[in-house]
Amino acid sequence: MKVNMKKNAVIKMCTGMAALVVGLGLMTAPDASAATMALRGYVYLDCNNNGIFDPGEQPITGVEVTLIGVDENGAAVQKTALTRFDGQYFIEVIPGTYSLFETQPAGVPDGKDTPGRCTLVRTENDAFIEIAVLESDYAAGNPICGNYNFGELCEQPQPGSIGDTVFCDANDNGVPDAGEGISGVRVVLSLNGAVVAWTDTGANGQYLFPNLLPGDYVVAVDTASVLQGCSVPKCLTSMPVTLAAGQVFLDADFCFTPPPPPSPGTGTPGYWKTHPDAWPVNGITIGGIVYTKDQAIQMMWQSVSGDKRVTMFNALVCAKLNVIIGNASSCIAETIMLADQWMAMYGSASVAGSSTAWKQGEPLYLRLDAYNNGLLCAPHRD
Ligand SMILES: [Ca+2]
Ligand SMILES: [Ca+2]
Ligand SMILES: [Ca+2]
Ligand SMILES: [Ca+2]
Repeated sequence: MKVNMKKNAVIKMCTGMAALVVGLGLMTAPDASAATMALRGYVYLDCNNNGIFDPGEQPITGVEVTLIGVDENGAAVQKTALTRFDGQYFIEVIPGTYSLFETQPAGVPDGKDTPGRCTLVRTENDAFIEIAVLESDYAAGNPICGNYNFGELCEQPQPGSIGDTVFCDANDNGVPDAGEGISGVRVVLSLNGAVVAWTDTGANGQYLFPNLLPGDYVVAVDTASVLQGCSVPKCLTSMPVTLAAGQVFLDADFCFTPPPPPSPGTGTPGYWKTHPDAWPVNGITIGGIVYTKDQAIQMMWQSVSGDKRVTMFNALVCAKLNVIIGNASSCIAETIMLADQWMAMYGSASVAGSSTAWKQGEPLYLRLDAYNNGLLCAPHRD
C-alpha cells in the first residue's frame, strides 16, 4: 500500500533510529505477544481528493484525534492523540469498540475520510464510528487497526448548488409545467445524515441551496408543508445527491398530485332498483343487449329463484352503475367484461343453479356481488 511505502522510506532513512521507530509503533513487531494493539491512521492533504494517501501528498502534523469507546471489560475509554511529523496518530487500546473523531485542522478545507481494515459500523465526516478491535486480530500477529485516514483538501473546491422545483403534476406527465409550482413548501438539506439547511419554495415552486461544498447530500420535502389541495406524493419526496465540486444540480424535483375525489361508494340491487333517480344513465347494455333504465329496473324486480340469469343480470347492472358513478374499477373491470360475455352466451334461456353454465358464471357473480357490497376496491355507499 502507498502508506507502507511511505513508512518504509522513513525507516530506511532512519536505520539508526529503529528502536525509536518501533517505540512509536511504526513497525509491526513480529512477536504478537509483544505487539501493541492500537488504532491508527494518517491525516494528510489529499490533493487529488481520491481518499488515498498517495505518494507526494503531504502529511499534516499536530492534528488532534479523539478516541471514545468501551473496552472489553466494559470500561469507558477516552483518549486523544496528535498526529506526528509523518501525519500519523497512534492510540493504544485493548480489545473493545471505539470511535475515532478528527478535529478539523484550521485553514484546511475538509476532505474525504477512508476507514481502515478492522470492521466498523459506519464512516461519518471526520469520524469512524464503532470500530471493533478484536483479540483475534491481536493473536494473528496483526495487532493494529490501521489506516483510519482523514484526508483534507489542498484548496477550497468550487461551490455547487442543488435545486429546484416542487410541483403539482396536474397534467400527470411527470414534469413541472408552467403554473404547476407549489409555493411555501419546506425543503430540507442533509449532509452525512445531519440537517445542514432548509428553505421554502417561492411563488413558482422553485428553491435553491447555493454555495454547497462537494458531498453526499439528501434533499427532502417536508410533506406536511405541502398544502393547496395537491398534497399526495406522486414521485419522490426525498433524493440523494452526490454533489461534485462546482456542480449545479437542478434535478432534485418533487411532485405531488391532488387527492382523488372521495369515492361515492357502491350500491347493491336493493339500492339501485329502489333509487331510479340515482341512476347516472338512462340505459344500460348487458350481454350486448341495450335496456332502458325502466326495463332494467323491471328486470331487477323479477324473482331470482330458479333462473340464474336474473342473479347475474342484477349484479352486473349494479357493478356497471357503481363504476359509472366514479367508484374505483381496477379490481372489477375484467370481471364485468367476463360477466358480459357470460350473459351474451347464456342470456337467451333460463339457467339452473345446477347447470354447467352456472359453474362458469357463479365465480363471476360472487366477485360482482362482493364489489357491489363494498368488499373489494371501493367502499360501500353507506
Ligand atoms: Ca490522494
Ligand atoms: Ca477533516
Ligand atoms: Ca472529512
Ligand atoms: Ca406536469
